[in-house]
Amino acid sequence: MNAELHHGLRIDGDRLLRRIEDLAAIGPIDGGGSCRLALTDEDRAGRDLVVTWMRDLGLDVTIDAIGNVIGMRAGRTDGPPTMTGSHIDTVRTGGRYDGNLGVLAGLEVIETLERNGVQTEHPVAVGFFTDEEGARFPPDMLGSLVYVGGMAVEEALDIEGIDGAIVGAELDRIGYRGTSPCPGPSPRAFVELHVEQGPVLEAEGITIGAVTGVQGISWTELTITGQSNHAGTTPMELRHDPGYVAAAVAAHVRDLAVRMNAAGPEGGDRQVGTVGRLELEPNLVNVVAASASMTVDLRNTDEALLQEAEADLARFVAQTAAAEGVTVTERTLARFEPVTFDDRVVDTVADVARRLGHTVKHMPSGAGHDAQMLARVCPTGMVFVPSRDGVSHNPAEHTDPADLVAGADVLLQTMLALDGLSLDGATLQRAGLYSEESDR
Ligand code: HGY
Ligand code: MN
Ligand code: MN
Repeated sequence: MNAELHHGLRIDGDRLLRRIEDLAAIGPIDGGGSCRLALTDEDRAGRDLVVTWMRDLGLDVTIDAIGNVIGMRAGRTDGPPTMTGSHIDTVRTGGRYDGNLGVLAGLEVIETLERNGVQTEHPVAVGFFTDEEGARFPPDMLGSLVYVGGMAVEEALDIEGIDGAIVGAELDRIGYRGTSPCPGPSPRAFVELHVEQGPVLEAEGITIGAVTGVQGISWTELTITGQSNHAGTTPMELRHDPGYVAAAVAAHVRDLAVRMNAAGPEGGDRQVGTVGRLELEPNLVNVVAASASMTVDLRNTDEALLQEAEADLARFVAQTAAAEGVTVTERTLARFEPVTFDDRVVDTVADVARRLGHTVKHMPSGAGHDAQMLARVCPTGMVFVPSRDGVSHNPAEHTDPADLVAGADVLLQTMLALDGLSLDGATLQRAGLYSEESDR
């Protein structure tokens, strides 16, 4: 891919960094992060702020039936936009860049075009999708999944959260159940800027990740029911202890991932496994638990290996539950196969980054992203920038300002390069090279 650059055009880094701070100040938590769980009052406040910025920029703002918000700027021609975006909902212990960077950099890209009088061939759009995190309402990427037709909006509106709230009622309560229909119109291309949330770029001293795809995700909720009893008087052989089974499953999830990675090619497909939520009832020091509720998050870039991990877990749960005399019900909270992004977009990201003088690495994403849903309906790619110590889903999440700005400039030039490409056919011919004169 030989992407021409729109010479001299750069985003306004101070404006971007200021907006990141302004958004981070909504739902602030100790350590400098934010808590804006999907469809809470904090999420509403964050949404209101970004929508205000979109409208101040003169964008045509639409809100759809699951609360996805898209701001569009007209191009020379009508038709589907070149789109960017991400999410502004956070986990409970969120950092200030996860999702927010992609939305605010997209806004910055459009403001840069506007302020420099650059008119694109196609419309450009920036959006934020509802409930990307899935931490309150599973699955993750809920809004973008509905946007691309992966789940009926009626089903999504009925989803109950971990706190008993219902998606549709919460959308009504915060005033973001929009009128635009789902599925939404497919963009002509989608590219998302995101912090890596892992250690690779920093460890290798590389500034830009040209993301090749997203690993598969499997979320399962286990509800384990046994017999509550006295912690002191109940002989060990008479117990039916959900707390013990939950702990054994959590240990097995770790052992399973370590064993699979040891058996695989060095540095090959990496299996990961996490027990992120574990609740005992009645959760008291001197009571053998009546029940345990837990989640298991398994991921792998290889679908066959991910299925192998799921089957191994299911066998272990069944054996352990039978031996302990407890019952287990399983509920799938999310299940997405690995996704490979479109080479044309991936190579454009890499080429643009090199032309801007940055080091680049092709790499898969360990985290889920809205882009993995948009990849179902249009040529899609992602831009990564480094995360300090690889930390994310943690208030200590940090990316150096220079890297944030570099990522946004790569996003700007990638969107301009994609604007000039004919993406529908197999052959890629340029619709027009960008130079100062011809675009004003
Ligand atoms: O779970 C994920 O990977 C994403 O942060 N929603
Ligand atoms: Mn994210
Ligand atoms: Mn996240």
